[in-house]
Amino acid sequence: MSSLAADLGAAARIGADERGGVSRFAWTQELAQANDWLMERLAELGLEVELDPAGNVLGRWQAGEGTAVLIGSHLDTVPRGGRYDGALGVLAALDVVRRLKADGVEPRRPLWVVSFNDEEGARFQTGMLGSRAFCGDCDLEDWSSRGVPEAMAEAGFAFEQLPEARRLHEVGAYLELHIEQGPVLERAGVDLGVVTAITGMLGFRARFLGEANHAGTTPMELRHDALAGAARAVLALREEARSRGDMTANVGVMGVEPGGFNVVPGATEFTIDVRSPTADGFARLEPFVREALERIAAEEELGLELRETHRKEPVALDPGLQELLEEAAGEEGASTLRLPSGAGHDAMVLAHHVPAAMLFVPSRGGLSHTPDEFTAAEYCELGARVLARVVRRLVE
Ligand code: HGY
Ligand code: MN
Ligand code: MN
Repeated sequence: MSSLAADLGAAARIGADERGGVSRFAWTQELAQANDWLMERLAELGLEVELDPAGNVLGRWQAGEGTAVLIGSHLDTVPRGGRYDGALGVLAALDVVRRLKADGVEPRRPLWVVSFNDEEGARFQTGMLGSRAFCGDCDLEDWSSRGVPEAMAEAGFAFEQLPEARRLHEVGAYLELHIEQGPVLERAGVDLGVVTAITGMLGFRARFLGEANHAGTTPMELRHDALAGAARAVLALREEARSRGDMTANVGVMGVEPGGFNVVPGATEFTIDVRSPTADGFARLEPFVREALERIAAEEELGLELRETHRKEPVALDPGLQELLEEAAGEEGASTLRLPSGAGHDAMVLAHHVPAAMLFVPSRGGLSHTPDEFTAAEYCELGARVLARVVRRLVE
């Protein structure tokens, strides 16, 4: 078994839940355990290791001079996530360093490995907190309103020190290997995906306020049923996304109050995740969400509270690095396809500041964010070899 495969297996056991998924959230014991394990691996390779004020793990090969080439991804997961999302990118980066050292490469510029904290935002919908802090893009007011300071304090971190994680000025390029998390490569029978752009992501927390009442005695026409409103909102979002074609919409978390089988729901709270890969498609998202929910609230005679939770504009990735990825894939005899990413990634944060690129490997059945997430070992190895070739071009 290769070192990469062994590392993937070891990481997957950290935060493994009883039903085969992996659950490692920001500022929790499980992620701290994974970070500690990663720091040991980085130290074994002789890198300078740091757990920064934002909970990012950095391994620095401080060779040569100039700005660093940064490679990595994230080790945090969604609830009951898969073992490849994020972890493959971090462990392939570790593998790249291992390969370069084994080949006696002496980089002329620093090479850093990173595992960004809280890419998924699973606990507080604070997606990409670690990479945003690394880039000096903290949203302290918003993050403090979500319970992040308390969670950080419990984990031994100081919220007010988050801005000290800014290291962007020392970085000259970012590369991330990641599973595709979709069906395109597998359906096309292509080995690797060179990512052209990353879709824009817009998130809301919505709350419909109705009137809790007796489920049996309240006439249907007199009800202010907050769950009926939420159900209409879910279907309106789905309808819009299906009709537009350049949009996705998802409601993944929903709470119903008071939550009695024989009580008309008085309030519902739910998340909205809408995305579009183009600037004008992205610009249309917010007006649609606000108009649709306000119309439903009026028609159902409900109160509405709508709060934006995250906004990441769509971003193009670096053409020069895309070329290098394609050339390196060719040297490995691998077929490639250029495609946009429907998933968000830390690369979309870095790409606003430095040349950034992503390489995808196929996801079996296009599945991700589920314990059934799988990518064959040969694709993981191929991705790491191609990443190593590009990194060598950048550091030698
Ligand atoms: O939500 C996403 O697209 C990413 O997995 N965080
Ligand atoms: Mn993910
Ligand atoms: Mn990911």
